[in-house]
Amino acid sequence: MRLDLLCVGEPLVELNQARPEEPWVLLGFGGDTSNCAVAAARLGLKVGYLTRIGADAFGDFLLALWRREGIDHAAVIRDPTAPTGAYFVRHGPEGHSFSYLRQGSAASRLGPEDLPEAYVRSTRILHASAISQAISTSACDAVFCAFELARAAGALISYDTNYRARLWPVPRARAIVREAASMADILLPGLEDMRALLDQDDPDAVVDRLLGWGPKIVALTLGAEGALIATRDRRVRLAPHPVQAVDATGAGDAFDGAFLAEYLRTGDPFAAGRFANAAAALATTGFGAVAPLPTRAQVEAFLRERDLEH
Ligand code: KDG
Repeated sequence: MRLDLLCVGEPLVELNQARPEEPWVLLGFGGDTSNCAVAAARLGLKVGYLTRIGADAFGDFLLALWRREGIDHAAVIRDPTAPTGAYFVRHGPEGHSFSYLRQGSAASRLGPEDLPEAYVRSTRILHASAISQAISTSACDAVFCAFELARAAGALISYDTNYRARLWPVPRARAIVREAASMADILLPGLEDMRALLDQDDPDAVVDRLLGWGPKIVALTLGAEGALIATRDRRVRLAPHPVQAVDATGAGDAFDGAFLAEYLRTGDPFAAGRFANAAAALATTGFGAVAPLPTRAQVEAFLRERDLEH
């Protein structure tokens, strides 16, 4: 089977609390690479996901999600001796914050030996993130190995620098992210990660550094400030869309999935950036990382409306 996109990483079950005094009831889904997979599948790509999950109810819950979204999960391994991870989202004046139950998770046991080689070679894009690599050294190795296999078969490599300080020390994160980013064709960093990993927060200076590492395309997300899309020859700054945002959880993953979907369709990183910037804005208008991920029709209708306003 030929995949458009294969994502590798850790999926999580999500408990989201809309307001501080309310219970944790919004049971949903997370895990940055699984969110990206769902975002891309809703936009029409043929997507596969590669991970380990527990032989538990949360694992069943994730399998049901991927089945519903049409994501191929034939290579997902069920581990009877380790749990599926979960995370909790809280919202306060500073935005959202996460707590995790993921240590020793099934996904953190992923290793290079779990990669089905022909499957990994069958994809047009292989996508992973710094979280996929931060969860354990074996998962880190699995990502590098998947990058090598897919690249040798002619796939594009996509990498999100998603940085989680609680998962690894800064010097290790810096070294691994630099190595992985230099293997990527499409680099999807966030400005906040770059503040921590490069001590740099000027978007143009960040993009200069990252392009120097080797990727052909850098799509830097700027949180509420939009995005900066760059190749060696051209840069385009995209303004944020004014929306009624309630939860920014997973907005970066929505951007990634939409960027990859539109880039595969058009071959144009700037058109992909424009599309992804709109998809990410829409993804903030509902609670949870996955529920508000838009369809192609929704993104296109939103962009038409925004064009009419100008
Ligand atoms: O981007 C959203 C993710 O961060 C969230 O779904 C949880 O994967 C997650 C993580 O490790 O923070």
